[in-house]
Amino acid sequence: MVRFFRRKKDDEAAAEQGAPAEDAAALAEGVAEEVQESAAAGVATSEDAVPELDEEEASPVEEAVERTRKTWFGRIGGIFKRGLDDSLWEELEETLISADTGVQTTIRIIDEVQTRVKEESIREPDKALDALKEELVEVLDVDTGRGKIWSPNGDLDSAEGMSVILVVGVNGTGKTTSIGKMAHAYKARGKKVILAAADTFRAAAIDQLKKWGELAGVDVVAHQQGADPGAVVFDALAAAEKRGADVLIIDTAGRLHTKANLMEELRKVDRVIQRQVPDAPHEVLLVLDATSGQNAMQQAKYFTEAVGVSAVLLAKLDGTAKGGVVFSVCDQLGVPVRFVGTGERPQDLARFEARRFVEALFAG
Ligand SMILES: Nc1nc2c(ncn2[C@@H]2O[C@H](COP(=O)(O)OP(=O)(O)OP(=O)(O)O)[C@@H](O)[C@H]2O)c(=O)[nH]1
Ligand SMILES: [Mg+2]
Repeated sequence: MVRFFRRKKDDEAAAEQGAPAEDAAALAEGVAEEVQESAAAGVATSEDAVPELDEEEASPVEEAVERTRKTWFGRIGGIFKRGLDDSLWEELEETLISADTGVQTTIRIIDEVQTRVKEESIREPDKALDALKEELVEVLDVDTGRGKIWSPNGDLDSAEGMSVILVVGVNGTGKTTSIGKMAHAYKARGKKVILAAADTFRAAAIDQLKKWGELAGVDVVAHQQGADPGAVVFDALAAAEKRGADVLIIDTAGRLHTKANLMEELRKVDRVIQRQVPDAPHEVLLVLDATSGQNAMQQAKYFTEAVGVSAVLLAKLDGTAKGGVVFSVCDQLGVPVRFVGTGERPQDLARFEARRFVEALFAG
């Protein structure tokens, strides 16, 4: 497992290294090395990534943000208690930035709170803290009008007909695992789910999705390794329509030889979907790894440009003290966070609720 995480970290480093467009060659080099390594180590580790299904309770958001709360946000209450002076705002700024809230977002939040404190002549630290919490909730409360397939409780109830969810993100962020968890959740709510294995780059990726499909008891449409992802999606859409599926979730590759190839492939998949189902994809869900903090932001911009991300699923929130990244995701990308990953088990997926999340950060 340690090795697996280290491999993923290297991937992320490679992806970051190649982040600017002109560095595509550097990214290609990093990826080529990684591919060789994964040929030796990737298959077993990917299969390891599919856990057993047990009946235990899901890990709640409160538990998942424990590190972020203990390390950073838990301090903020204490800072406010010392009084509303300049040092408060400085320390608040430092703390938010350290929690990976991002410089721009942090400054915007503090400006807003300071303005409110001034305009409403707030003197009590408690009231100023409440203003901060309200501002934080507001940052998270993004409604783009897109991805309108979720009911208020995060279920797919409000959707009419089949919902197509295209899942994108850099390799190792948690796409396949999160798709497995979503499949599990919707199946448990009586939805008919079909998964499409459009990450045809590695055989292990197809097997991993098939395992999650088995675990959740849902069908997986897959071709061979190296097949055209567009063809997989075409077949999956046809199968989903024929079988009367409520939701089709499409897994995609997180790595190709170059970033340009990856984005082109995603655009092609997107076109295939749109040609077959005119109002689809109903959601383009970008999976970000919370442990990569601000690095996730640059990745997000590429996917946004290529396929127009409509929402984010923030995986691995349980493994980081940098949960502040949620605020910069919503603020900088202008898209909502739909779900958070709270662990590695099938039930470890939580619907994201802005207020509950902010309360959890300050609890205790
Ligand atoms: N702790 C924790 N681990 C997670 C979570 N989500 C995914 N993981 C782990 O992250 C690792 C990578 O997950 P994958 O689902 O294979 O990632 P991917 O984005 O599909 O990766 P590629 O197929 O290589 O692009 C696995 O070990 C997962 O168990 C989460 O919410 N919490
Ligand atoms: Mg995957």
